[in-house]
Amino acid sequence: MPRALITGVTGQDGAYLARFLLDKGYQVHGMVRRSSTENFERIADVRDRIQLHQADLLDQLSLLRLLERSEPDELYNMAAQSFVPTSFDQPLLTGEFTALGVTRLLEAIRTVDPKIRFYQASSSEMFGSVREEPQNEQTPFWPRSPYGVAKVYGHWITVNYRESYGIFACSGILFNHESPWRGKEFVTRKISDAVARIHHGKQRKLQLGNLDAHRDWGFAGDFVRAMWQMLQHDHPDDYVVATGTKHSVREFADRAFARVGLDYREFVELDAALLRPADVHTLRGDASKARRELGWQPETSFEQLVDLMVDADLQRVAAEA
Ligand code: NDP
Ligand code: GDR
Repeated sequence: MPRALITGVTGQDGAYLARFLLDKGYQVHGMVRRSSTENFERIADVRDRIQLHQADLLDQLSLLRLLERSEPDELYNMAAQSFVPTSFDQPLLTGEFTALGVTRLLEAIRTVDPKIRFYQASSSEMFGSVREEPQNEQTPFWPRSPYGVAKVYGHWITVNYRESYGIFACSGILFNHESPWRGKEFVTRKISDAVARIHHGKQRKLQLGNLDAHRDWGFAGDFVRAMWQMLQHDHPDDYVVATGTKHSVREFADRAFARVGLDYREFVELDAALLRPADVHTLRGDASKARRELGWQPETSFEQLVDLMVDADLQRVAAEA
């Protein structure tokens, strides 16, 4: 039975990846950090099938012990401070988690078992102020937030440990991917949640920031498959994972409100406090390398994604009521 260790197993991607690997017959281990209250909602129904271990990206010794105890064949590093606005308020902490945390894990691999295959969750935020469109593995990085800068570090240290020590280390440059398990502060989920609450009379307005930002949005369930495919390949490499189409925040809101027969213009208000010191205005990825070498392609369209997120929130808010 192959063994996988997932850091960030309580997050959106960790929860999808854990189910994907369980279905593939893996023994799944998850790293969780200590908290005064448990935060296992996204893995509640598979909790009994995952072995959880306490450790923290800030604590090198805890990572060494984690690898000794879980003895993974594959390590997926999903853990990070992943919210871009927070990275402007907490740039140092973001650097510790999202950048140096990657080196701590790679050092733990080098010390405990250099044969462990490593997946790093890199991000389209590294392209930031884009140099070309669409963005591929050769496109230069120009990050626009402390988060993006930290991810650039995480990307290059992954490449460096592959080249320096021969570790099977891959960096997946994933474009935005969403789901009903997306955190509610991210714009897609903020919108789908608001649509459901407005529909059920629990909220009146929705404050948003930059409505003209464009993103290449895909479905998280499709994207975790690409992570696994990278670690099954015959050599380690870096891959862009994206749908190849982009839409604006406005278009997302338009379709989401239309799902319940409403016009977003009657509910959405601009809140200047939600504008970022520097924003990423447009992103669109070219995943042809992943398609060619891994056989990966997305299965969920933008329209299906919006609908499934709104429908899930409608169901949840109705159940709460
Ligand atoms: P989430 O924010 O949903 O999850 C982040 C996870 O990291 C949580 O489980 C969190 O634990 C954990 N974590 C944070 N800090 C620490 C720490 N110091 N020690 C241990 N665990 C920690 O992110 P996503 O699931 O959306 O994303 C997964 C990864 O992919 C992240 O690295 C993100 O930056 C990256 N990424 C995401 C994209 C997306 O569109 N979703 C696109 C490209 C990259 P807790 O529950 O305790 O807070
Ligand atoms: P992003 O996602 O920054 O791309 O990072 P987010 O959903 O936060 O923002 C996308 C775009 O929407 C605009 N926007 C708003 N964003 C939020 N959060 N809230 C609002 O009210 C709002 N109004 C407009 C933003 O300005 C931005 O342009 C996500 C994270 O998952 C990262 O961890 C990951 O690396 C990248 O996606 C790829």
